[in-house]
Amino acid sequence: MSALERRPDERRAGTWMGVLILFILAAGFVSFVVAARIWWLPPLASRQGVITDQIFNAILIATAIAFVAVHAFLGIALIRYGAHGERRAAHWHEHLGAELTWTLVPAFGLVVLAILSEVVWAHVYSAPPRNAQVVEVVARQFDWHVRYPAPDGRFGRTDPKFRSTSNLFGEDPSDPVNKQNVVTTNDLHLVVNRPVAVRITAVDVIHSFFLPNFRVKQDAVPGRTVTIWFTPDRTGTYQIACAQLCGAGHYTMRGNVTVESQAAFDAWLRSQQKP
Ligand SMILES: [Cu+2]
Repeated sequence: MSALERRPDERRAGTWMGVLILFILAAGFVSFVVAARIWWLPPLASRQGVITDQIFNAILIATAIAFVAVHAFLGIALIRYGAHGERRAAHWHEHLGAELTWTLVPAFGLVVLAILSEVVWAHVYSAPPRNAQVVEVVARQFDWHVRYPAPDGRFGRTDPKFRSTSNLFGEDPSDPVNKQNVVTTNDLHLVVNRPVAVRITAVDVIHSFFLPNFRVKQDAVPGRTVTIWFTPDRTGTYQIACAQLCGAGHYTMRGNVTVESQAAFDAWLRSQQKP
């Protein structure tokens, strides 16, 4: 038996490895399809979410094709050459055509996905429309605090020196506009089909403002205010979650989002006015 020939036990091991890889691949695929019917993305309730879902699906399909193709090739090669191959695999270096193919084809796919992702990113972080409803959000272990402007759209002056546990936004008590601003806890109300710009910050540690139904997720960072905007397009009650492990009570850090008509929103806001 020469060095290039393979022993029968070596061949059998290769075959079984190939069968195992194909079995895991098929089982993984079936589990994914079954699980995705139960635990897929929550119902979409914003306009921007459409393009987010599209790029998500494009990346998922591209990576799934690469994953399945590579593992199927590996499994089939092991079965075919593991069982019947009489010789060890040949090796060579510097096959320019093969190296160019497996470098350029994935690189091209990555560039296309990166460009598409940038388009989505640029849209998500573009300036909010001028008619957008504006709300401020402050994250603090383990609640979401929301501040709404006065009926004329103005926010009262704030200063960090006024900040306390009962005044998380640091509202200046000498500014009368602050009397008309409404502050709620874990209760975000939005108007259906009207863009909303949310100014997000935190006062203790990093949190992440997560609205799964709207495909919105933005870190809330102490000392920084980030604005993110979207357009809710379906009425209903949804969830705010914290998507950043922020302490022992992280799992309790959630609130409700209510999307309603302008009239219902106005009535609710009036009911929340400070006496
Ligand atoms: Cu948190």
